[in-house]
Parts: sequence; C-alpha cells; structure tokens
Amino acid sequence: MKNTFAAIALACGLSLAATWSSTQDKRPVYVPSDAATHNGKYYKFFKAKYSWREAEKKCEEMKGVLVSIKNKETHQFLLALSKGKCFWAGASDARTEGVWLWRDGSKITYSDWAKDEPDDWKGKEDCLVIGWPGKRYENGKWADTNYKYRKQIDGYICEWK
Ligand SMILES: [Ca+2]
Ligand SMILES: [Ca+2]
Repeated sequence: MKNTFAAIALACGLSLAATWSSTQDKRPVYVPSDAATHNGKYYKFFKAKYSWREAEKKCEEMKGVLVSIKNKETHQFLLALSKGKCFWAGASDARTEGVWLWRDGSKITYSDWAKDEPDDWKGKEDCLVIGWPGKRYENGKWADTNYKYRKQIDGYICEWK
C-alpha cells in the first residue's frame, strides 16, 4: 500500500508530496480525517440503521472493512469509540454454521459472547453485533443476530489499515 501511494505521489508531482510530508499524518487519502487511530489502524463509528450487509458494503465503498475485534484491548477501544451504542462488527458464520470468520478470512480467536450466545436463533443468526440492548449484553458483550435486523442497530464501525 505504501508503495502504491509513493507511485501515485510521484505521478502527481511535488505539490502532493509536499502536502504529504507537511501534515505528518500517514493515513491513506481515503481514510476519513476524523477516524480514530489505534495500533496502526483507523476506525470510525457511523450512525445508521443499516443491515449488516449494507454496513459491510458502505465500509467497502470507502476502501475499508467492517471492523474486526481480535483482542480485548481493541474491544475496549471500540466500546469507548462507539460510546455504548449498538454496532455491527465484521464477523459472520454464514458460510459454515458455527465457524466465525472475520472479513479477512481469519477465524475468531478472541471473543466475548454474552451468556447463551451465539445461539443461531431460528437458524438465521449469522452476523456479529456488539452492544445489543438488554442486560445480558451489557459491557459490550457479543451476540449473533440476523443480518437484516436494523431496528436495534445504532450504527457500524469501519476499519482501515
Ligand atoms: Ca449462525
Ligand atoms: Ca443470538
């Protein structure tokens, strides 16, 4: 990615290179300027009552991905970023029931499922949601839910490298 940018900067001439070095911000041009940084990645919470698939598509349109939560530290960071709102995260077991994969194809290793979750309720719950309303889901516990649900959803978080 860095090489790609260098090539683009070279092609665009010195003015862009000058802007680049003066800002001291190494974020790629497509990352929103108000995205938060954490461990070398960028994150932004978007408020919207989208389905999981719509949220995933929105992130991809911005050259990002629906957020992955690969450790407790990132989980805590994202809970602070979302301020207790209910948001979609980028894991699904749609391909093989019970096998949860992040958008990069890696298996879930860290998780913080709420009691009795994931339950694949009615055999139709394949998407990861954080902060679902209800006592069982307090403190950002995880739940699987139907990708179509949007009533309880406050938004989604996109991630950029
Ligand atoms: Ca499922
Ligand atoms: Ca569930």
